[in-house]
Amino acid sequence: MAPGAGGGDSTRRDREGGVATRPRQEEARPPRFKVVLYNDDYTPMEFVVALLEQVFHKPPVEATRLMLQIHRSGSGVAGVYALEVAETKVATVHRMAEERGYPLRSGLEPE
Ligand code: TYC
Repeated sequence: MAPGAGGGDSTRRDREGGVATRPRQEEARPPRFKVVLYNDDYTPMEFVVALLEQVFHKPPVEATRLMLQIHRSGSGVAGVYALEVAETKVATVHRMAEERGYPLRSGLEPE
């Protein structure tokens, strides 16, 4: 079809009325959230590595690399999940750390 001829082009259809809208598929995609872990001076490195393995299913080498990246930079992304899953991960991190008296913190960020 010639450019500007009109039919069947989703970009044109999606902008009808001068308002940019998203294609149907993108609207259906649920928002996702990063689970961020923050560095502190007291939580043992081995505990953070074990937590990254057990809660975030990181392989041991990756868990160690990520823990060191958080230790050096101040924070890091442990995983990206749908909202309810991300909230549960954060709650699990805080519960596990609290049980051992460690101050480890984590939080959510929109992807
Ligand atoms: N900084 C901690 C230590 O030296 C280790 C640590 C890494 C703590 C990552 C928290 O999210 C964290 N023992």
